[in-house]
Amino acid sequence: MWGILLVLVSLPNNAYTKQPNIVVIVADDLGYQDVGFRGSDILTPNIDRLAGQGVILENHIVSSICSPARASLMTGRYGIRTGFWKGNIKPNEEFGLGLDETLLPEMLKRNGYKTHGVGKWHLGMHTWEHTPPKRGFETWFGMFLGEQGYFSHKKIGRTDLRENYYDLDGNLVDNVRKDLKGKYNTYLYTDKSVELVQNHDQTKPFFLYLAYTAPHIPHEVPEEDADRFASHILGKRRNYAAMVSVMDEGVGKIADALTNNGMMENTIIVFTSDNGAYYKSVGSNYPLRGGKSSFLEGGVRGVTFVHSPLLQKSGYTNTNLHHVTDWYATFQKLAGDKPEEGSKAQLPIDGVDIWRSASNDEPCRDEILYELRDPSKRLDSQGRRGLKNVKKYPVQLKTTKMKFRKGDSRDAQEFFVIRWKNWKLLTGSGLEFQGWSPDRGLKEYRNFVNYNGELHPRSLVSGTFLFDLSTDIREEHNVADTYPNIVNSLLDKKQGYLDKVKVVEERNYSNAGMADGVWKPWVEL
Ligand SMILES: [Ca+2]
Repeated sequence: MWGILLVLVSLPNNAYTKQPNIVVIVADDLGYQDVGFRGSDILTPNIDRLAGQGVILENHIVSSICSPARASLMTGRYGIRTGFWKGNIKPNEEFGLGLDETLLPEMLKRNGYKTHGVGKWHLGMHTWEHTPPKRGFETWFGMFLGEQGYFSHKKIGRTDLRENYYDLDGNLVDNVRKDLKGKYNTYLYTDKSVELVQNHDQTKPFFLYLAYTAPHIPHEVPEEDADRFASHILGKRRNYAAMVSVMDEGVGKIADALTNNGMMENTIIVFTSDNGAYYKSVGSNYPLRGGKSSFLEGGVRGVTFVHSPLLQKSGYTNTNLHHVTDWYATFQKLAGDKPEEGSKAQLPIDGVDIWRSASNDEPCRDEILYELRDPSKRLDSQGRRGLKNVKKYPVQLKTTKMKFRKGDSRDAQEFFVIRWKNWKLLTGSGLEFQGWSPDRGLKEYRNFVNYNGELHPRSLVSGTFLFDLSTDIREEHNVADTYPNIVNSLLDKKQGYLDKVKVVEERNYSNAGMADGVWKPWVEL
């Protein structure tokens, strides 16, 4: 009997002798509800089909904004460890994922994978060493920053689109693709991805990281696509909907390419959003509360599914708790990685291998740190002071105008947001609270109401909030007073996380990276 048990227990290590192909597709600022499988009016037949054949990960937590979600995906580590707990990287900021980090493509490359990156980076570009080809991507086609014109490929008037800008000898040959101006970037990213699949040498495992910018602002889409996909949707939401549908069509083309050249049988596709739809955008996180930049569920719960013929169980919605950090650990296992053989020391990983959880519906983790902010760990000038610093430079970076309650400031943000099983605790000061998206993003999206029935605009609040997500997915009822023991047991976990926080140092902001009509690294290491 013990022999049989041992065989069963050892199965996960030996179940797949062949390393799987891995395709990770990220959507940008996609609303929780804005796919067909969640009842949206937006057309996403390809995503729906792949999700339907695969496993929908209902409880997959990402981050509230772009850079931190990507940093966690790339490293398997919480933002507190990488310094991305501070938030996004600004275009002229000298900050990036630490060079001591081993990124996902780097890890897969050392295990024999051909590694390709397409789309949005947003993890640092002040030195060439921080950019994708130096972080494990053998080929790269995409942009360094967080957003750009979809046809111009420009941010603040400068082009940000490159392809394979190192030659085979490792010499920099800065290949800026200004020639692609006018071509819609979602199409460009799809076409490049299909080409990479078609040209793949199948004696090696394949890794593609495709980070679409859709449907992030600006809401630009070819007019014929707005007609083709979204003629049933009116108002500002029409372009957003069409952007999602063009991306969906791309996802379908990539899946077809994988099938047509015989790779699909041994491929794992993970699709996820990086954060929820923006609060005042036309996307919808219904029925969840809040959106982008908030740690309420509407901000952080992903549109996530995994598709693979390798899944033991498929065609179901999985409600186990998962976090964006988990993919690194999962792929490490599936690739047969031996971190001790890497050229860098493997830094501590917060993610867990969720393959059996997704594939066999086995529970895997009970706890997720959503975020921890402590001003004492910041030696820089963040928040309002940080924005003032940016204004010193000749180009005015767009900032969001927010109406906070008197006395509120991001300078004072000191909060801890944690999930344990069905419980979610938000505690501290400067917590960003928002209202609810309406169903299908109807035009009354500005009319947010709180649980007292009052208008509830975006605001920073202080206090202790405990929500039971098993009965209150909309985070309407604060039960902190009812369950003080739960609150205290979750608060007890704070110090352990606090001890792991990477201090964010003061750093420079410079416009030297945008000198020649092109965004370009400006710091020599
Ligand atoms: Ca985003």
